[in-house]
Amino acid sequence: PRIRELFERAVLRPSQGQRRVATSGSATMLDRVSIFKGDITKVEVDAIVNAANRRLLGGGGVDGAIHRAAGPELLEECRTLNGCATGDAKITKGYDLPAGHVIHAVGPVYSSSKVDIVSGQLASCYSTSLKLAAQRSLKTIAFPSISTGIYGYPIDDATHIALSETTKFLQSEAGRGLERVVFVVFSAEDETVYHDLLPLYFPLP
Ligand code: AR6
Repeated sequence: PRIRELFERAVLRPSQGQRRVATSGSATMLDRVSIFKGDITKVEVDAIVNAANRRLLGGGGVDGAIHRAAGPELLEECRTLNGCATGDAKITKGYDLPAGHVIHAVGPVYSSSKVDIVSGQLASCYSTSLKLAAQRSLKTIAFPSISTGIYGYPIDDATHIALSETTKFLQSEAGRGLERVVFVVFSAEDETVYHDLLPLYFPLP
């Protein structure tokens, strides 16, 4: 789906009376984020983020889907990257994907006894990915819910981190050029969590 379409399906439930429509010349923070339920490999943005592992050589979940849709050239480029530390991210081209780039972020494996460490690593996945996109002058980026699948991070906690890092970055000088951040959710449950938490970080003006 193109950005326009993503935007139209975007943000907050109309029933809450909080749906905002962009009005020219008065862009708010809320005009810069969307929630999209579906397959991230179909999303036409400047960069999609991959929930990768440290080897950066593909895997299951969204990582497998992205490699399948991008084609074998993505794996070839990934082989040149020499892996990636947990909490860090590296960028490649998008190859056969509709997205121009893939930002491979390595989320932590969740551990309830190491919440301080894993929450910092997950936050760093978001901030580093946003920074990489901004450094390349990319304008639109889509995130899956990093670490909340195979890596077991509780969706509520992970969503707080995703939204908090994103609002911080969009308000910073470095984030000025980023026009839209799309949160791609894969299940109705995850969609509800994002809808419920979004207003905490992107309040109406
Ligand atoms: N589009 C959007 N979201 C998706 C898609 C898709 N096509 N497919 C799955 N999801 P996961 P992790 C959601 O397990 O927890 C891999 O093997 C999924 O429902 O993909 O960070 C890597 O190589 C969930 O909400 O990533 C690593 O080894 C979210 O994407 C490991 O899994 C993330 O789930 C990373 O685990």
